[in-house]
Amino acid sequence: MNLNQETIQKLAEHLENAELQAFDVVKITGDYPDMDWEDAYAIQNEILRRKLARGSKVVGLKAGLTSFAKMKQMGVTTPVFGFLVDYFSVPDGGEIKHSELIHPKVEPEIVFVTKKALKGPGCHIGAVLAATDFVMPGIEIIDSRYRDFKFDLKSVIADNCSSSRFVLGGQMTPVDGIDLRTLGVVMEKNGEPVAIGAGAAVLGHPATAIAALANHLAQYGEEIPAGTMILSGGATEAVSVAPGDNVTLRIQTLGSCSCRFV
Ligand code: OOG
Ligand code: MG
Repeated sequence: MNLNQETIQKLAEHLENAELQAFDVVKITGDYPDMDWEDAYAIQNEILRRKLARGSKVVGLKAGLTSFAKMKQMGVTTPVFGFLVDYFSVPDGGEIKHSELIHPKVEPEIVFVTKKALKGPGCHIGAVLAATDFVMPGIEIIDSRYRDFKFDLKSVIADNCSSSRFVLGGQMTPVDGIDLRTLGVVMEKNGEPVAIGAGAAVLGHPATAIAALANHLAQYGEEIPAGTMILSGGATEAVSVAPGDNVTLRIQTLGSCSCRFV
């Protein structure tokens, strides 16, 4: 760690205020070039601590930048991990107030729900599939607090990986007998397909993203508890949305979910 506790608290407050009041900021590594990975996750954890102190509850976890399309779009090469709290959750078919966000984008995700704990190091897709209760489609609404979505990995980790809202829907589908790599993914905006992919776009197999999360948490002596909902990462590039847009995600076999920006 290169930042002291006071700086970590100050940066967490800065980024969380940007989220809560919907204004953008410049990436924090500009002023703190010595910030390391531990500092970045410490800032994210401090944002979580602030939310929990205000009564928010953790309702899931996420992996991000897990597909080549996303890595290329954002100019980075490593997955990142974040948390999801209660007020991020939007019901299937629900409305999202665009004015509460800065410059939201949507991305199509395969969502896992676990029935057994997953503990790294050495967690692999076999363990993930054995511990998966079911998978379902999810639209993640990301909203980087950084101006024009311009960031580096440390800045985006500190900003809880651009997390802002998510929508789950479709069918709870057990993974037995389905190949998550070949599931077709189609995201539509106002009825037009705007992003098309397949499960394998996410690290070759979306369960790899969940294994990577378990292995990441192992560094802190933590695990993914049974019953955790996890977004495995956008399978395609993220797509910008404006007020009035309707977004539907259809994933082969898993069904569909949708949301509307107002
Ligand atoms: C970072 C968040 C990435 C994903 O699924 O790749 C993410 C960003 O692109 O702003 O959630
Ligand atoms: Mg995502």
